[in-house]
Amino acid sequence: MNLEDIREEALKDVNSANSLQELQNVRSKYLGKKGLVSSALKRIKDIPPEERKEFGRKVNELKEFVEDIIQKKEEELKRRELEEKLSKEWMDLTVPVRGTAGSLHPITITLKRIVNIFRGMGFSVEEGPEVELEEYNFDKLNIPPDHPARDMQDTFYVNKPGYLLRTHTSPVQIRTMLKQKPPIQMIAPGKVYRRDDDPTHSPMFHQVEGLVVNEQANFKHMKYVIQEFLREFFQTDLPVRFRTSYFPFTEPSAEVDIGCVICHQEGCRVCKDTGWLEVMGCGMVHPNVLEACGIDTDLYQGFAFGMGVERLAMLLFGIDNIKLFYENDVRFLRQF
Ligand code: 2NL
Repeated sequence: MNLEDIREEALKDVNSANSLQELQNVRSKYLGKKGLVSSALKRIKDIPPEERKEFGRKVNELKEFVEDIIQKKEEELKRRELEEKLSKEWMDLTVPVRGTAGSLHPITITLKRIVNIFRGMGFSVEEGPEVELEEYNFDKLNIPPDHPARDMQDTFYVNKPGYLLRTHTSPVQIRTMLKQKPPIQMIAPGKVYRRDDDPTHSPMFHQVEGLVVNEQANFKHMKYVIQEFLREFFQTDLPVRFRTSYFPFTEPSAEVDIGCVICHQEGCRVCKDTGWLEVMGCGMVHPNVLEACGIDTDLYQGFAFGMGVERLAMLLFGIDNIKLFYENDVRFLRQF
């Protein structure tokens, strides 16, 4: 086949290719190892020496020409494929729906579950502002002025001096103690903010904290309340253990572990082969905190606890990536 014929046929083949696969076949036919252009190049040794230079130039020109039209066609086919995809896969999120549509967000489901369990135990539910006084978020919680949690790196400060985005829901308990005399038995669910953003942290997440203040509150009461809560939350008689820990606002303090609900303590990725998962923090309210809220520590004592809702939701539903909660992908949300 002479070069002119190859050129004409290539042009025809490329023009009639209607998919990327067909275009790939055309590419092999001309530019592949045994393709027409490559074979033409190999014929160079049969050409009389005085015509070789000219022939070589023409074959190379042909090669460039074929590569060029294939590339242009490829771009066109890809563009067409994308347009087709876009016209077929769009979705109008503003269309009103008939009948039942939508469902509760998994975080809402988990929050309601937590709140209902504590309501059943006689706790009241209190709320407070997300833009909070630094005094309620840190000072009254016995968090010293130089504590790292106060750092600009960890906390979102707002333009008004003395205010910040609350980093935990504890200021709601502070507000409750300031306005109400014991006995107090309350929980504070809500959004909190920290300057964290990586695969396991989000700058906004949800917390539920609890507080009990009365004349006889003690560590044993606290253990019982937490154990009962976890039993109801996970609907099984889970192993629970308390590990000593430290928080500025409680003394003594503990972290609460449950037997891994994923592997039942056989060892897995989620519990890092320890068989245990940390799910809460707790402790006896530090006397400095009670006194900062005008509560007489000769008469009253208290215990408090705090838990991350995202973490509990991930364990409850077996979700392994916190970011799924905030993407609002209907394929994820529809499952709840
Ligand atoms: C955690 C730890 C905790 C508290 C929160 C608290 C609140 C007041 C006084 C004393 Cl007003 N304590 N809250 C106590 C211990 C632990 O949370 O790991 N949360 C996710």
